[in-house]
Amino acid sequence: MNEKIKVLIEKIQNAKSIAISGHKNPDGDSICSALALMKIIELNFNKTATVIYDGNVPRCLDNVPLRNQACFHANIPEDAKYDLYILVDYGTKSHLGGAEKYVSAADYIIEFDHHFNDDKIGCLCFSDSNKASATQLIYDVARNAGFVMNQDVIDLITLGIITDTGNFKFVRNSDVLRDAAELIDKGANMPRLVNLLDNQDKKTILVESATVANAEFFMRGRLAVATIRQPDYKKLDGRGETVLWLLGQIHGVDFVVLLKEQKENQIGISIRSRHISINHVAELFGGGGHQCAAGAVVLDDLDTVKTKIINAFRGM
Ligand SMILES: [Mn+2]
Repeated sequence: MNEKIKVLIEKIQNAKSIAISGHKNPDGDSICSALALMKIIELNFNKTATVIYDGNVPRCLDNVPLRNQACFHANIPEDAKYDLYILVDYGTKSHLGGAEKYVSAADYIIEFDHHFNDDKIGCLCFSDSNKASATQLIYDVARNAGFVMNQDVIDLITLGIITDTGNFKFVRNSDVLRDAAELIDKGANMPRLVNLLDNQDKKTILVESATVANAEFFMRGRLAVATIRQPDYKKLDGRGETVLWLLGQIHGVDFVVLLKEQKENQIGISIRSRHISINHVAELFGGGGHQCAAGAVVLDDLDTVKTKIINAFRGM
């Protein structure tokens, strides 16, 4: 067992209180990483860890195991203090949202992340940007440490892989498939897990399909830009994955941008690319992410952000 895992075990053993968070507005990998780790800690250390999130958990994740054990940050006592804070799939400190104050107050921070980040806040970091999901990092450590994993843990780890690879569409290396194969051998039922994610509200799908219908195309059809205004934003579930997915299927479209007016003068940007790296575009707007999937939040009006982002793609 390597030194880092020994430190992890010692920190969990000695902690009197443990909390776990991922990024704000958690996606499947973020919430499943947190819940998997919570269960691993319970099974192997007989301790209760509190999973804290900010923003909205997408409706499509309602049926993931242990979902009801994730606590909204505003329901946590203001003065709560945790000896050990574990961050999973968080990206950067600015993505922690309402959990940040509890993270800052913690004595020791451990992180599991597959986002590229050169400003890590963990004292002990399990990071690898080649991993397809943060749950894969947790699985690696749990396997090496010999931790007991029950069916919920196996399912949560698999769900993190399924969601972050877009049902295996974005697999970049064989190692994720080896993990998936092993998880199937341990009881993960792929069709059942994929099906439990098909759980959207009708109003969400209707808004998403209308957003696709109103998309605009630039750069001779290589760039698709969809916008969603504030009243409809409330009907969106998570990041508008269906919009990104549908526009990305159009012949000749290399880049998809979805602009979401979250509040007046606050625009969420999601960018997807077929094969050309676009995370530098997200970085121009103060965000980041992965090579072909990135995003940012900008404080400006929708039309200004739209003009700026179209310009950022010129020449690509
Ligand atoms: Mn992730």
